[in-house]
Amino acid sequence: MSEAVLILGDQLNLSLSSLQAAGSDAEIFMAEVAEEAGYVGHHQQKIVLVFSAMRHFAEKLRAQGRKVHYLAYGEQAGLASMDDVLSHIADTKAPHKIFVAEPGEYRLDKVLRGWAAPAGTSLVITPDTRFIATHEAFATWADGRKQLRMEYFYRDLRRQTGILMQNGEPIGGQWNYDADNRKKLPATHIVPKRPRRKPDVITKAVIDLVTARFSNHFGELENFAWPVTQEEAEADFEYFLDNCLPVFGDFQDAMKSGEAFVYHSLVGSSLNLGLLDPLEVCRAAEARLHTHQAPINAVEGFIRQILGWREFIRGVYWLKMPDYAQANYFEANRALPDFYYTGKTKMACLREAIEATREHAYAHHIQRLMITGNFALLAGIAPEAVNKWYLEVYADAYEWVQLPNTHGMALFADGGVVGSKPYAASGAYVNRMSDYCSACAYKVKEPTGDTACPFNYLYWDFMTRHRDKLGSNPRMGMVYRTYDKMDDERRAEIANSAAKFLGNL
Ligand code: FAD
Ligand code: DLZ
Repeated sequence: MSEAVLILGDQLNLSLSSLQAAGSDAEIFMAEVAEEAGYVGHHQQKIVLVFSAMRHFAEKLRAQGRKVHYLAYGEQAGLASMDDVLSHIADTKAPHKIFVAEPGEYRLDKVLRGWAAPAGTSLVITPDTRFIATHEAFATWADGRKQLRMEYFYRDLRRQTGILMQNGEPIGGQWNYDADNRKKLPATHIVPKRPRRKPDVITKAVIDLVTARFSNHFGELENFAWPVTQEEAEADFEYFLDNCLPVFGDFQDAMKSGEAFVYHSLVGSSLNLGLLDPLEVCRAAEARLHTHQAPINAVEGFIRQILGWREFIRGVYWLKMPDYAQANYFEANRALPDFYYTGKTKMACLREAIEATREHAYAHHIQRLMITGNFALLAGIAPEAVNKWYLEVYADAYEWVQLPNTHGMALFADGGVVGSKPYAASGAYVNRMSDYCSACAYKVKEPTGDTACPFNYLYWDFMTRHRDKLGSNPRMGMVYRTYDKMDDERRAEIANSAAKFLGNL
């Protein structure tokens, strides 16, 4: 055999660059390995998702006449990591070349590039073409800029792709409809239930495997419903376009008890596995604007997440790694409270977000950012522990997207690479965007004391603790002016309430 292709678990697309680069008779290898399944304690649903999607993709390749060697979990002794798999391919097939598309994560990229290929075999790493912007394009855009801001990168990509553009101008006359994405769900509003998919034979076999081998990992398997093939991912996305996109814009930031998904697309896991193509997803959403099936605040709001945030975040990751992972701007060092795994907390908002995470390996963006993220920021939890948690608990979690979101957006641990100021909020924000506070043991209207919403005093305590780092930020001026107007008694109450709460964490 002269050529082989190694396909990684999140590269499940027929147009993958490694498949394109190799000859059509190259034999294909896919492997379920302990190191990938265990480098963090992935949610059980994520392991089921990745293994089942890999197994389905292998069947798809076989149906196309390709020869696929699929090394299922535990089937082949001694194949614990991806470099073991490369050595196995070299030992058993002695190919002239092994093609692999660049991995999404720096960690694995290092492993692959560090593999000692035996004489006669070379490893060819082909570019990751599953994104709209290349590493080079992002680096060129970032070069010489004092600050990297998603909005300007997004505008450039709008211009380059022509998405939501007309005669060189943004459709609707505005680049960004963020201000029209912040409605609370009315109390009487009923969010339609998503159709559930039952696991097929392949998924059932993986569920049995994960139950037997990974039951110590976080999360429940009962609600597993993630799409595991391109066809399923497309069908779910169609459902979103028909039933959710029209109101996605209005309720993008809204949270509601018992509603894990609200009107979000749930396309993250499929995009990140390669089952959906980001540009096609954006174009399909744009088409709904042109056919008057969805308004501009919804379509732009959705496209901004993928063309804007997803591409920007991935650009930051590859531009800034490996140092980025070590940043800890606020020198936060508190341990992650157990309730992040158990859900046992009196704070209703945290309980809702963590329960959704446990049941579905999902929480939507505002829950991740403004509930679990906000708490970790205000309480000063060590970024390393927070990053580990976010990488473990979501079906769509891969370090290239999780790290800048956690480190940058939620924790401001990068000191302002991703955002211009911390996304810190008191209980008033949670109350404005959700119905959580009405079912909470704490009182959102109380600023301090044992029964007050902890977000209220933790917010001000955080601002006080980090005045040296945030005081000169022009976007924080109003916050500190408000603090300065408080009398000493109020300030002491804030400090005492925060110290007591954090001491008991
Ligand atoms: P929707 O809200 O319907 O948005 C559509 C798509 O836009 C998403 O699927 C995603 O591909 C993209 N998108 C939206 N926001 C972002 C963003 N900030 N960064 C990158 N892409 C974005 N996203 C992940 O894919 N994997 C992660 O591990 C991840 N970790 C996160 C951790 C934190 C602390 C925060 C604040 C955000 C994180 N996000 C992550 C971003 C975002 O929360 C998820 O992409 C989104 O919630 C997935 O749900 P959805 O598919 O229903 O997205
Ligand atoms: C996430 C994951 C898991 C759980 N297991 C595997 C695996 O066994 N084999 C594999 O090829 N890929 C797996 N993956 C996806 C990889 O971790 C992913 O390719 C890297 O994190 C790079 O994004």
